[in-house]
Amino acid sequence: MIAGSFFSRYIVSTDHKTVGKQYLWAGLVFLALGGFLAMLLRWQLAFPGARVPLVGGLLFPESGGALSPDVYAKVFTTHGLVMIFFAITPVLIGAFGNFVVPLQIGARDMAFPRLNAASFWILVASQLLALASFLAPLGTASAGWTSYPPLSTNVGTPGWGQSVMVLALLVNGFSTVLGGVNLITTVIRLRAPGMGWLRLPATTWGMFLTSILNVTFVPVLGSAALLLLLDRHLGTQFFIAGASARAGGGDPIAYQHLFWIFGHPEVYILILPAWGVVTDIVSFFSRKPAFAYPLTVGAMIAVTALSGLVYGHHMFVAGLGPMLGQAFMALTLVISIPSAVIALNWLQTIWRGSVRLDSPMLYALGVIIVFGMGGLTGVLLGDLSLDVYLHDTMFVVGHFHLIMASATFLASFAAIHFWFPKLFARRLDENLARAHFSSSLVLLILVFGGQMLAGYSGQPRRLFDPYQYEFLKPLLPLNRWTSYAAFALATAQLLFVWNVVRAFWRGARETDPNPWRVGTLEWTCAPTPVPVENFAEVPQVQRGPHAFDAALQASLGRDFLGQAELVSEAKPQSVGVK
Ligand code: HEM
Ligand SMILES: [Cu+2]
Repeated sequence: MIAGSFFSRYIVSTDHKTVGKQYLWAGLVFLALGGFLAMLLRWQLAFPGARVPLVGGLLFPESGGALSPDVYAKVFTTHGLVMIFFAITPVLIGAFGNFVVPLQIGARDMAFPRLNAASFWILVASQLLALASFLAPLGTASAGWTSYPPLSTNVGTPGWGQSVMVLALLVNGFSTVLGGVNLITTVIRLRAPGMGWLRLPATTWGMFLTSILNVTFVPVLGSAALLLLLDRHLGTQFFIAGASARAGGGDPIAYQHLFWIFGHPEVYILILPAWGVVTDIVSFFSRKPAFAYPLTVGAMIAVTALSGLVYGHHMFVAGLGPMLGQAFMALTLVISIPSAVIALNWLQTIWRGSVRLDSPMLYALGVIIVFGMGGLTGVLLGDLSLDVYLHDTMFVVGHFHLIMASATFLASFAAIHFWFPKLFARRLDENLARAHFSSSLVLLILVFGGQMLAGYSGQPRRLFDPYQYEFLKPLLPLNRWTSYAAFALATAQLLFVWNVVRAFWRGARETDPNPWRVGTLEWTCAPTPVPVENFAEVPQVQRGPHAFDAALQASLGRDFLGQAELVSEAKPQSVGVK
């Protein structure tokens, strides 16, 4: 019976909270895998051709324990794919979209609970396919995370490893789209009475807009993946041209368009949930309403709407007409305006707030710092003439890691630390969290700042051994230090692992349903641990998510109101169901 109940509680459960936790663990495991692959890359850039310590002999026996050029290509390809599709997306959107959104809107579950569980298991299937590709005789995918043809065709990358990885992306896309449809329906249909659109917490807004982008643009990637598979296996020629084509063939550039029509929105898919989480946390821990909240929400909607119109900035050097290039440049500069509005609103929220530097707030402040750095360097890359020089250099790699790796990574940790008491009814240790945060922030900036410097000095990306070129030889010390910072960054993650292990093993039980003293429904209307169906009765929402007012202190002895609390019935002690 024990096994049976474990099976029904954790494996086939349709409870959105369990599904959220499943996404969390599945994503964290792949985050570790992606991080390991990153360490291999940094090893090669620091000590080109040297035997990889500890694991080299086991993993690369045929090249004496060192990476070969071919293996380097496989490692950066799978590192990028694993991180984006199999790690960060499941953690940020899968875990927190699932766990938090129904609670924040006052719903008992997602709109389609079975579909929700199915989405998770389809994700697992795609993760297993990705792992299976490593077993292929010619090895796994090696055409870059972009899988551009002709590199990704049978001619560029023979063997079934590349095919299985593309198939994994297709299956992963199904999971994402089904999850997105579910979340959109949930937010539209299952909001508790009184939960108007501007009363939605920013986290829910972020997840909602991201889901709209997912269901709109992931199918574009899916169709590109499908056509690529047909080219590889059924002899079609959608993307095949030149010598390997029969009778004219197709056009590899068409693939680039399809990929980036998806690929640029993907950046916003990853950052919108992060923006939402940061908007809420910055307000909560400054004890002030989010500054100009409707404007922040409007800016997030504007970014969502514009995100499909700027993708050409990834193709400035692919032979776009100059007029088209300029149009994409202008649109790229336009989309940076709402992003800047959101960041300025955060600063206004913090300004003169009664700031509490608990760990979720620290991670959120970290997001603002790295997002600021990544955003500003993005404006440089959006400039057509500068991009001609910087394109395909390590500058691009440093830039996008500041956003896609650093900002999403720190936002994930802000979310983990903020919701951990609700998720697991346990407390994480604040000192360990502070140590993890501060080391991670400094090291992230050193690693990706180092990559940007190398790129600015002319080092191309995806290069096995840059020092074969005379003009790049002086960059070896810079790359070594960048790698040392990366190894330290990986080591610093043990602080987090230890913190989680410690919390389950001998951490304090969290009995307070509202330890952060905030007003959103998950903290004020649901007990900890949250039961199946979440709420004893459906909350009647009275106000917005950030109802802080120092004046309340005198009458009520606390500075906030719950979203569903009636002022006439408010009691001095903190709200939160016991
Ligand atoms: C943990 C710290 C990380 C380090 C040290 C790191 C380092 C690197 C390095 C050295 C490269 C290859 C550069 C080259 O030779 O072209 C790379 C590529 C890449 N990384 Fe990371 N990375 C990290 C985390 C992440 C995360 C969290 C994501 C995504 C959310 C990510 C996404 C990518 C992508 C998309 C590529 C491009 C792969 C390609 O060129 O096809 N990385 N990373
Ligand atoms: Cu873009």
